[in-house]
Amino acid sequence: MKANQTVKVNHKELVKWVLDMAKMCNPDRIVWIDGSQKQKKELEREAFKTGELIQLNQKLLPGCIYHRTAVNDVARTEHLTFICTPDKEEAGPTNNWMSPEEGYARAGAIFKNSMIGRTMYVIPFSMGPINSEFSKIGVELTDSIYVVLNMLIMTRAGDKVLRFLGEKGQFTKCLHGKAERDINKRLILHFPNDNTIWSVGSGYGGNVLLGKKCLSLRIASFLGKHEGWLAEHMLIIGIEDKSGKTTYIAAAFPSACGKTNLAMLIPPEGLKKKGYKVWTVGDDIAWMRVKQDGSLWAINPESGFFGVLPGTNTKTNANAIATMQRNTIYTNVLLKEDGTVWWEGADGPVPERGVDWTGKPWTPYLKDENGAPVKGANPNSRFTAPIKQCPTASPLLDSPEGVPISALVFGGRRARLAPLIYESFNWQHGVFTGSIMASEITAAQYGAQGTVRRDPMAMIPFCGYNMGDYFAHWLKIGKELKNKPGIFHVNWFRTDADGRFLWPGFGDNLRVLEWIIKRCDGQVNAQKTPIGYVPLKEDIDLEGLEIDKKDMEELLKVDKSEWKSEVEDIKNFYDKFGTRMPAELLEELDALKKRLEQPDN
Ligand code: GTP
Ligand code: SPV
Ligand code: MN
Repeated sequence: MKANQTVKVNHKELVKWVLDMAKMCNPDRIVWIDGSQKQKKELEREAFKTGELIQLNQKLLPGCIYHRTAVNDVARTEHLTFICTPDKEEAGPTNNWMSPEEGYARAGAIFKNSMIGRTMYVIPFSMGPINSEFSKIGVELTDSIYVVLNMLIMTRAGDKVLRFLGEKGQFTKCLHGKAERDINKRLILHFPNDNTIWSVGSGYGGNVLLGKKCLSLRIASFLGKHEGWLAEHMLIIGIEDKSGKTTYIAAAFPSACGKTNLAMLIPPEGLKKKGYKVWTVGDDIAWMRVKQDGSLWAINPESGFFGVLPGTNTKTNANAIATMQRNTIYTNVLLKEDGTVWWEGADGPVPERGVDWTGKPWTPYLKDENGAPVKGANPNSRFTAPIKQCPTASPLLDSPEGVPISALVFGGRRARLAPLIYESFNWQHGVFTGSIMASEITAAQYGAQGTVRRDPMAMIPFCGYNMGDYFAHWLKIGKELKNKPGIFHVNWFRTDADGRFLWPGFGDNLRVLEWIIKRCDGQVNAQKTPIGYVPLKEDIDLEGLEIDKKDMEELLKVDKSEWKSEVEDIKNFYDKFGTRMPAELLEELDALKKRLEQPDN
C-alpha cells in the first residue's frame, strides 16, 4: 500500500484510524486530499479516463463535469439508514436501529477487501468556517473521486483542516465505500457515541457526502443535544430593506419542498420598488446557538449547494441558474450532444435527442411501458456548486459569528389543511407547530411519492436520537433565549380541487416573508385562529400579482373539521414516543383540540 504525504500528519489517532480502515478495505493506494487546484485537476483527469466522470463543454460550462449514479442509487435510502446506539430507546421510534456490534459487523463484512484495485482518498474537512465556535471537523475516507470532488465544493477541505486539527483535535470518523453499489449490500450507519459514520454500497449524494446529512444533521443533532445547540434541516436567508436593515430567517422544509428556491429568491416585480435585497446564507442546513446576547445565531456549515434540478430555470430560480454556469457537478441529468445538460423544466427548447441519466439514447418522443414519457433527467437529479458563485451569496458566509435569527419558519408540502401562512402564539406553541408538521414524500428519498407522512421540523430522516428528547431540547433552548425568534408555518403547495397550486410560489413567497418580518417588528395585527395567527387580508402585499380573491381566501382558511381529524392523527403520532413525549406538547395538543371545539364568534 502506497500513500502520498502532503503535510506531515502528527495526529496519531487519525493516522491509526486511517490505517485500520485501510487494513479492512484493502485499497491499492491511500491519497490525502490537500485542497489544491492541482490535485483536483489530476483527480478529474483520472475520472475522465475511467468514465466515472464526463467533462462537459468547457466553452459553455467551464469547469463543469457530469456524473451518473447507478440506476438503483438515485436518492437517500432511508430504510437502509440506521442509528447504532447500545440502547434502542436512544434512537427512538422514528429511526431504524441496530446495535453498534451488529452495525460494525454487517457493514465491516461488506467493506472487507472492497477497495482492492482502488484508491482510498482521505478528505479532512470542516463543517463551518475553520476556527468558529460553531464548527466541527470530520475526515472522510472514500474510494470515489466523485465524492472527493463534491466534498471539495460542499465543505472546506484539505491541508488547512489538518493543520487546524493539530495533534489531538476531535473529528468525526467518516468511512465511505462504493463496494458493489448493490442495494442489498448498502448500509448507512451512524454511531453517535463513537462520533463515527460508516456508509457502504451507495454512490448517491446524501448517502455518501458524509459531511452533509450524516454529520451535519444526524451526528450534529446528537452533539447539539449534549452541547446545548441545534442542528436543523433549514435554509438561512437575509432580507435587507431600503434602510439597510437585514432580517435573517431560518426555514425548515422537508427534502425537495423549496429550501433552495426560497434561499435565493428574487423579489417579484410588484415588490421591486420597495428595494429589498436578498442574501443567501444557506439552502439546506443551519446550526444555531443561543449566544450571550440572548439571541439565536446561525451558521450554514456547508460551502456548496447540492440542489434539485428538475423545475429549475431562469423563471423559477435565476440565481441557481447563474450559480451553476461554472465549476459545477451535474448528476443524473440528460447529456446533450453539444456537451451541455438538460432536465425537465430547464430553460430553452426541449432537445431533440441526448443520452439520458441512465446512459441510454433519448428523445422526447420515447414512452415507457405505461405510455408515459421517458424522463431525460432523474426527478432527483442535482447540481453541486459553490455558494460563493451565487449572485446573492451573503457577505457573512465565512463569518465565525454567524447571523442573528429573527424568525423560524416550518413548512410542508400539503395539498390541503395547512394555510399559506400562520404564526405560533409563543415559543412553546411554535415547537408544537414544528412537531406536528407533515408533508408529501418527494423524489429526494426512496419510497412512495405523494403520500403524506409526519415530518416534525423536516427532521424525521435526520434526527440522530429519540425525537421525544429532541422536542424537549427545543423547549429547553427556548428557555435560554431572551430574544425569542417568532415561529411561523407556511405552505406553498395548497391546491384546488383540480390539483392546481393556489399560490404562485417562488419569488412571490417574499410577500409572505414580508409579513413575517412585519410581525417580528410588531408592525401589523393578525387574526387569531385555533391554530395560530393568520394575516389580515390587507396585510399581505399583493401588488402586481393577479390572484383570485377566492383563492386568497382559500389560502388563508383554517378548516376546523379538517383540523379536528388532523388532531387525531397527531395524537397517534405522539403516542409512539410514550413517556419521552414532553408534557408541554401534549398540553398544546389538548389546547388545540379545545380551541377547535369552541364555537365561532
Ligand atoms: P432538498 O435539497 O432535497 O433538501 O430540497 P429543497 O427543500 O432545497 O427543495 P428545492 O428548493 O430544491 O425545491 C424542490 C422542488 O420544489 C422543485 O421542483 C421546485 O420547483 C419546487 N418548488 C420550490 N419552491 C416552490 C414554490 O414556492 N412553489 C411551488 N409550487 N413549487 C416550488
Ligand atoms: C435532501 O434529500 O434533503 C437533500 C439531498 O438535501 S441529500 O444530500 O441527498 O440528502
Ligand atoms: Mn435537504
